[in-house]
Amino acid sequence: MGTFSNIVILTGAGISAESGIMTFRDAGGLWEQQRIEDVATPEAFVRDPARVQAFYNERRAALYTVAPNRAHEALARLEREYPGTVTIVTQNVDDLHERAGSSRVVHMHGELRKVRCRMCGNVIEWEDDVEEDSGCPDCCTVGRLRPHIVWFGEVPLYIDEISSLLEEADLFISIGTSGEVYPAAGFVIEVKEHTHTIEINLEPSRGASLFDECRQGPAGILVPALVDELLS
Ligand code: BV8
Repeated sequence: MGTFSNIVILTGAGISAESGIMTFRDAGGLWEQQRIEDVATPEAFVRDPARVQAFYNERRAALYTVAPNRAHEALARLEREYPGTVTIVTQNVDDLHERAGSSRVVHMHGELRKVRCRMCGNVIEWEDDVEEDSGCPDCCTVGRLRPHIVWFGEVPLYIDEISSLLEEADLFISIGTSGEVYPAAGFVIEVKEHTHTIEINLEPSRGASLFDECRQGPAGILVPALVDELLS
């Protein structure tokens, strides 16, 4: 495989599965336990904010019990050692890419360890549970903090930056995503005319046929192998 100038890597819940973080659509996944409509939409938050906060408090707390796996570590190594640019666009809201050492990470669906104040609009690092009486450290308003998460029906973050990254990419790698959620699932279509595209997934995703290459298996094995290839 030749040398690429700009590698863009899209990751989904599958890259964190081997770290013990539940995916959404696998058996026993998050969407089997809770309906999207009840915990991951703005309407759900208006209807029952305590239930939505609890859903994210639980997932935020779980972050302290998991660690990056060999796939996250391999991507951090690629960013460190590869001669071209390596940027991760992640649908994930966990911080495992950062904890593995990646620095160029774009969280298009937000981050569990941040909250957003609905009064002043600021985004604030937040480690613990968000309670009903939690106050904004910036504007001191109480009870107006929401998870810094992009819910269904909300506009993903950094869309313009991501479009530029995709325009410049000459290698696009999709890892651990079912290809069910847009606009992320459409990125491969945006790039395929000018980019070599590789999918790494446990099962072929919904968009598998759109990729030049499909490598089926666990990210913890296949991502280090691909990184070794790219660095050799
Ligand atoms: C928007 C935060 C407008 C919540 C999430 C067409 C165009 C545009 C929009 C739409 C459209 N059609 C429908 C829509 C609306 C909607 C949508 O896509 N609905 C779906 C259900 C049809 N999209 C939206 O609402 C988005 N907003 O479109 O705004 C717009 C668009 C463009 C420009 C301007 C405006 C907002 C979507 C964001 C919703 N929020 N997350 C939270 O996390 O709690 S999405 C949620 O699903 C997660 O972020 C997750 O990342 C994402 C996708 O899931 P995956 O990551 O793929 O995880 P999944 O479990 O599905 O799959 C795991 C995969 O890993 C599996 O394939 C499995 O085989 C594999 N795997 C498992 N283990 C391993 C493995 N692979 C390798 N190794 C392993 N060990």
